[in-house]
Amino acid sequence: MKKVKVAVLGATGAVGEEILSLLLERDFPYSEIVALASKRSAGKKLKVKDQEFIVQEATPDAFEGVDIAFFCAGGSVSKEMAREAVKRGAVVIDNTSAFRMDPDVPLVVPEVNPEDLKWHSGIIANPNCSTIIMLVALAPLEKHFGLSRIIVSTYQAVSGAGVKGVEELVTQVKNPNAKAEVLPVASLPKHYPIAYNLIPQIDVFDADGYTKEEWKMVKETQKMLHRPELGVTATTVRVPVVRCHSESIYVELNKDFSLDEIRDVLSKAEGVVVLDDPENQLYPMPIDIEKKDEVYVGRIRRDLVNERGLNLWVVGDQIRKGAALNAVQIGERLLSD
Ligand code: NAP
Ligand code: 3JN
Repeated sequence: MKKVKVAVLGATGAVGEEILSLLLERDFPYSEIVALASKRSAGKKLKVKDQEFIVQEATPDAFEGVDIAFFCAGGSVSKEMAREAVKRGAVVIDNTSAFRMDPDVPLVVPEVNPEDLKWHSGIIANPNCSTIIMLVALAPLEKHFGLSRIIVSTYQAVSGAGVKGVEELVTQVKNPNAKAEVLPVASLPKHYPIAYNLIPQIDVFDADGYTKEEWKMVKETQKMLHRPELGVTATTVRVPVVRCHSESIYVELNKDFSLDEIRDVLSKAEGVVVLDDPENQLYPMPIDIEKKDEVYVGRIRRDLVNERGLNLWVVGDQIRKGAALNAVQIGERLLSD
């Protein structure tokens, strides 16, 4: 396979560092990897799996000669820099929300809608982490039974708020009186402790009393499943967990099903592991799923009233499959196609 020059923009962050690590561990066919971040980090040394990277400032010219650029430095940086990278010949795989709902940009999870990779024109968007984790589990059900309704509540780890989110939890666990400065949203004036607490707000509030994170789950799901009419409703909650997002998902299916059929479809699905053994108290928990590539599904049970209603408990490492791994898998697909 042809070797390519790769850039990671946001290399000093939680997602960027995971991308660097995956590029090394998955034998991604790179000739060179350029680590980019803001001016603040220029010159900083990053050690990932025995390899040292010297961080460079992200400027348009830093993308000269780059074939694939992974962007994970936030939406405003993507808006400023993605087209500059494409102009210089790179394909941008963007982890931010900057282009997700742009009708000219495909939004892709390889296990869900790989066909959409064919029509990109330089930028491919990676969905929000909570959407990715949900859809890896639900796409096989959509394919075999059809989905008519999704109701989801998330339990999202603090690393979803980046390196600073993790620091805040660790500090408050040691000292519950430490001042809250990051969560729920760093840029808003009001902050709440996350240690020994839950915060039912992820990102800022948007229309109809839903937060932006909740709207992302609705709109991105409809786009990727090519079902703009699909009924999706979400409640997203920050919990004092370092890594891995969990989701309690209720779906209504279009066809009758048996629980054995559901287990069979999910166990055969790419990227899904079924861990569902109530007798032995086996179900997915964030602490066990850290650094795992797959999305884990447990607590599979039928609704007590609606015959076609199904409850699932889904856990995935949101920095890995929810962001970095999904982006790297998109890169791998582009190269193998
Ligand atoms: P993070 O830990 O806060 O890291 C942010 C990165 O962006 C750092 O490398 C930072 O570099 C860089 N950056 C910030 N401003 C920049 C600028 N003006 N120019 C160039 N680089 C700049 O955040 P994260 O958790 O890795 O998330 C990064 C993005 O990934 C998010 O904004 C989101 O869009 C997406 N995402 C995150 C998650 C998650 O679970 N964390 C999941 C899905 C998607 P410096 O060190 O120089 O400041
Ligand atoms: O909070 C989480 O658990 C996930 C956070 C994702 C995130 C954080 C800041 C900006 C995103 C995202 O991926 O949707 C963005 C963004 O790009 O809008």
